[in-house]
Amino acid sequence: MADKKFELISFALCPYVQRARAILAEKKIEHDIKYIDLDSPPDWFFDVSPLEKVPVLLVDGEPLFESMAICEYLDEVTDGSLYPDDPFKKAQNRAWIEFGNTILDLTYQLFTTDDERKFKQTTAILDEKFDILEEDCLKGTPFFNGDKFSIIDAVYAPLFRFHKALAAYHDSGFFTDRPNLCLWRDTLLDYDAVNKSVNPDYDDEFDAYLKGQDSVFSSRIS
Ligand SMILES: N[C@@H](CCC(=O)N[C@@H](CS)C(=O)NCC(=O)O)C(=O)O
Repeated sequence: MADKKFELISFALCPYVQRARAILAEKKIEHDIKYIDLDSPPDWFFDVSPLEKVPVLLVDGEPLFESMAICEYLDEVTDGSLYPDDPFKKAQNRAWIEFGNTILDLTYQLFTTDDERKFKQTTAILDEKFDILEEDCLKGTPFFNGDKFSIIDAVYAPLFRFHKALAAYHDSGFFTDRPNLCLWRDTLLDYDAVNKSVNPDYDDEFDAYLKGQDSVFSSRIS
């Protein structure tokens, strides 16, 4: 691992990039970051990203795409595992990661849709998902698996970051009377590797992005 050169192809606000950056920070892996404009990607990007998405990790120039493939690879080539050792618990982590992907998609819809009906529907579905996390999944521990950071924490941290920014304008109630969820969110948003997964000007940049949307959410805040 030590002799490999890592370069992460990124977009500053991307939650999937944040996952990879959190693992790079947690495992203290030296790397470079290259930002691209997703609205106008350079020609070389299409050669390294078959789905035309970030993140892409270049390992000695060889591309690896998809955030979970990147996170798991980085975890495997470094000491210690950020997954539980027990195969069933590990599989459960993966299943709840998929659940997190659904919450991330819904969250994106929440602040981008320009359809009032869809906005309300999405709010209701998100509330159900957070309720499932609170009632059926979380155990009242600081991190998902107890008192140590895992890959699944790197997946949920960016969505908590989104909701922190949204809640500054509108309290959806997603975190009301949900102590397990709040403890997990607060632990992650205070965690060093998570904070290192975004640039110092992230909050301002996301705020500008949010206000620049032609969406139901943005029309309510500006
Ligand atoms: N499943 C992908 C999703 C990555 C993704 O959606 N990235 C967005 C930026 S946050 C992207 O590159 N979008 C460009 C596009 O869809 O054209 C992963 O986990 O890496």
